[in-house]
Amino acid sequence: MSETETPAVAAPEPRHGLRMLVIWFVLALAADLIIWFVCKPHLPPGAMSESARHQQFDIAVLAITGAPVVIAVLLYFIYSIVVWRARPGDDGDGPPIYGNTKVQATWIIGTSAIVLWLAVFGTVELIGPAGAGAGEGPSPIWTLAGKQSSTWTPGTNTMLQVQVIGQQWAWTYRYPQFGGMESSELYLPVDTPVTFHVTSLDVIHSFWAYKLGVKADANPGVDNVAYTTAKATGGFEVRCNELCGIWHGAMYNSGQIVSQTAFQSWASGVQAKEQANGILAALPPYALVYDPTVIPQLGKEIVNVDGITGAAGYYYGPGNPVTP
Ligand SMILES: [Cu+2]
Repeated sequence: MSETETPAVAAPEPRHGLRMLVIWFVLALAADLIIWFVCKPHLPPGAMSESARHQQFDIAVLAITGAPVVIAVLLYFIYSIVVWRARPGDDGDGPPIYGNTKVQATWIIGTSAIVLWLAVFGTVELIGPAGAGAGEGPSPIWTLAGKQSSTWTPGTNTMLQVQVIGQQWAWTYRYPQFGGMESSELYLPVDTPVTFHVTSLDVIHSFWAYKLGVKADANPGVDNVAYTTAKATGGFEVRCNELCGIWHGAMYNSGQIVSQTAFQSWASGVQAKEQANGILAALPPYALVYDPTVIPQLGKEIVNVDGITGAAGYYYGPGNPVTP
């Protein structure tokens, strides 16, 4: 395979393997240091939440695993062209080669180690807390980051429950710990473990809060559970990531990570407002799915206040039974 070990007839061959190893080591080390210390903070999806941080870490680890391999391939390629190319006037064949134990052993051990490392790393990262980033299920094998409770107050490390509801073509969010009030904006408190219960009222959607590193399918009749803990305040977008009809591309809205006290006053405010205008009373109890066609007030409110319109004549949209 390699000409590294070709017995030299005339002048002794330089130690090509050792030379390449030294060059490779220097370049690979430099590349990995740059990836880890310079590129990593800028890698997607950022570090706005625990899950996003995990994903950023995974991508950085895979990059520092891959860079030495890419450098090895390119280095061998360039080295061959520079050192072993045919010189002008050289019409002869290269020396015949009958295998090289060192090269073969290095190849088998190297590739096996890389594949095994990727399998182990991938498995550990998938099953670790917030590992897959989404779709972890109602009873994950790891310990939840907070307590479960029917109420939520700042500073108690209680998990915030949010039911994420997809429909053609809007997202809404229900907060069972705040009387089941529903909003078209996803407000979350910082440093608070959150449980998303993701479902759909009609077709298959996918809840994708990219900067939070959370993506979970929204299927009708299914309670898809995902977790995250926001680590920084700021705005983010929620998109639908499953082609769900003609306005799929317009199916997005925004979210805010705010301080725990700001969240509490926002949530209580919406709760009080929806109590006053009759929405809370009309909302069916927290459930896997529900039919918003029975909630004309909610439809009207969402259409008027938030500008959301659902599929014509149905759900929250204008028309029967909702006429804003
Ligand atoms: Cu959708």
